[in-house]
Amino acid sequence: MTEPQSGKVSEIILDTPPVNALGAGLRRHLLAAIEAADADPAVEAIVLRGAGSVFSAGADIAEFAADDMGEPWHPLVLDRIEACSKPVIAAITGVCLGGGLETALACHYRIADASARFALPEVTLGILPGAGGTQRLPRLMGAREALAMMTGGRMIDAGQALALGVVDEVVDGDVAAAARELAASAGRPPIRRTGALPVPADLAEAVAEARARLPVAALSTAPARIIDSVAAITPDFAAGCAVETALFSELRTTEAARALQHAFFGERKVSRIPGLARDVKARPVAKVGIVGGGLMGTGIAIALLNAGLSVIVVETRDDAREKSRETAAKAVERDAAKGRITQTVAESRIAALSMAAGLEALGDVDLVIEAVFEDLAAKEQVFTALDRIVRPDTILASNTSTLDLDAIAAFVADPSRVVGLHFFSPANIMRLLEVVRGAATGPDVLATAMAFAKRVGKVGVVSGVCDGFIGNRMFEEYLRQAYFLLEEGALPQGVDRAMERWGMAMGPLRVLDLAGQDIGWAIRKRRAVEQPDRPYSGIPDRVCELGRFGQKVGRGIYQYPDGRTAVADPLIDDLIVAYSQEIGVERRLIEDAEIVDRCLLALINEGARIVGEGIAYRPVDVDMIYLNGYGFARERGGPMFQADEIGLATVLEKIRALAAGRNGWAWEPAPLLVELAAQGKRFADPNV
Ligand code: HSC
Repeated sequence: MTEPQSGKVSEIILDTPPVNALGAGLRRHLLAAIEAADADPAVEAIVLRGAGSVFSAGADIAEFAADDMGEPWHPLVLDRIEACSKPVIAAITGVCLGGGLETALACHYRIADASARFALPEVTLGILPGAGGTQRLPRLMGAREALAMMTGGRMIDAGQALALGVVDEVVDGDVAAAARELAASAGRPPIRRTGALPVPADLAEAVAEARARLPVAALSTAPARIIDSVAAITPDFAAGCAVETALFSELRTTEAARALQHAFFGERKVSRIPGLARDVKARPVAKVGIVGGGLMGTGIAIALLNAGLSVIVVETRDDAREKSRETAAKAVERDAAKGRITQTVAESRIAALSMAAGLEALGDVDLVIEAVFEDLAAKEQVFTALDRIVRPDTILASNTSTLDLDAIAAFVADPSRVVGLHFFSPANIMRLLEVVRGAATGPDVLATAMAFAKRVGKVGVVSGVCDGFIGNRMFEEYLRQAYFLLEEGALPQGVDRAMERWGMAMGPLRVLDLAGQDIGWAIRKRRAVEQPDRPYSGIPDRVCELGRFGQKVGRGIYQYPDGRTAVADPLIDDLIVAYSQEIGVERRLIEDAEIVDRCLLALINEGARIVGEGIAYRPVDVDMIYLNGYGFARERGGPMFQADEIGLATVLEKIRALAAGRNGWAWEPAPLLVELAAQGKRFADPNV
């Protein structure tokens, strides 16, 4: 990897595709290369760069899970670069992240091109920059800016990096050539060691400010430890680094770090479809039709416009069509007003949107997403019409969240072109996209749906067909327990607070109020007929009978005096207590731990059932659905990750104990859970 250049300049190239991650092998080569160049009397300066279009995405994250992270240590390699007796120039193109940026910081001079992007995103993985980043970056850009960058994992571009002193020069064109030229010239930069720069003047003040901004309760201690590490900066660089190393080791083994790294790899793993032949190609998607201009259809339109796609929204009602267009245009304009996009980009996005009153407008689209009312007859009308109108290669997707996708696919002559694209509301914000694979969905149609998910910035997760698909099917068991807890002694705010403290963005009862109690009511009525042996608590029905359909009407389980803030309602508390009496349950004090246990175990057990049935490909798919669509804290990793944390034998034991108690019928252990627990396995085992 070392290429001596014209006698005087040695070029060291980081070359471990796809992102030049600094695994042990690369670090070994880098150390050897820098030592060789330093020792070679013919070499006067060194250029360090990445092969391909990136500098480096940092440490190899997969190494963090190993007991032994491999030799040589990142800090040792970087200290050797900094100590080099010849100028080392980093030539930076593309991403320069984490340990990649720390490597550049250990060089004596940094040149970037306009494509360069810089961040120390370790905090998003539950760790801290452990190769001198907390010690070097503040010395270059000041403690305040460095702390903001590191605690937020914020990315900056080349212009910002120049303004903040992170890089010394930004060039147009070939940055490697510019670096080589500079290194070979008489005017080459002198050796300037970042670690030897003075302690940043704003250190004490910036540390105090950052500490004051820390949230009182946080699931990850990484932001706090980053501040501690920066606070350890003194003129003695090595002493500060020792503190950084100790804090890095402490963080590496935390639950939050393991969970966040599980999420990082999980979000990439879910895009792999088991059994899909290598030669299956996704179809190109540039123009998309959306049928239905309601809240969901409009949200989908915004998400697609933001991804640079051309969109036609079909809405038959004139007023709804106009409202949909206005809402979409306003969302784009808001992004321009906030400086997220330029005015020119905003104009091109708005121009890419057209509206139509009839399906005939969709004759030339690559993909249609149906987002009409959840009623099979309504879907039949749309799909049979589309079958006549669209091109033979157009993919037909339904956004259904409750209906049988295979029944919908049967409305068209070729069901292999039908797939489910279940967006979550608001569709332009929520990252999850459940991609529903029907019995007949073609492999290339599935591949196209997954590529489309990525294109529109979503985490696409494949689900087989079942009632509620993966996410809502699990949520139903979770809610069932939440309501049983109310019957037994808890009150709504107690249940929600326990779950929120534990790590759900919003407690289950508040979620129902937000989604609309009437939606759950309709599902429960259907379930009462379909599953008479799995009764639901009567509490939510009583709430609905009072017309309390949730936040949208100002009252549900909670009351909403200002239209948004959930406030406990004594009337509902009384209703719950009366209901317990009516069904003959003696109310008892229920601790937060029991609430969390029961709600979480319900998710785990149903998740295991779903994986066992092959509805989800892998346990990690279930986790990614919960992290990206259901407000499950990333620092908790997802229900199946949690099951592994608890230990499957313990999970099973707890479930069996619940099965012996009240409403024990709801706790039949999932076969997969029983099987894995018996084998001493985990959901994370690759062969699950
Ligand atoms: C770090 O650097 C810690 C340091 O402070 C050093 C600590 C030293 C400790 C010393 C002890 C005291 N590692 O995302 P994509 C894979 S922490 C391993 O699909 P894109 C990725 O899994 C690191 N693998 O592509 C995928 O593999 P697959 C800080 C990594 O173009 C493939 O590359 N850095 C990897 O959409 C393509 O990735 C970060 O947090 C890594 N670092 O995005 C950056 N990075 O094909 C994390 C990527 O098999 N990476 N892979 O699925 C990213 O943000 C994005 O991947 C990019 C590319 C923006 C780089």
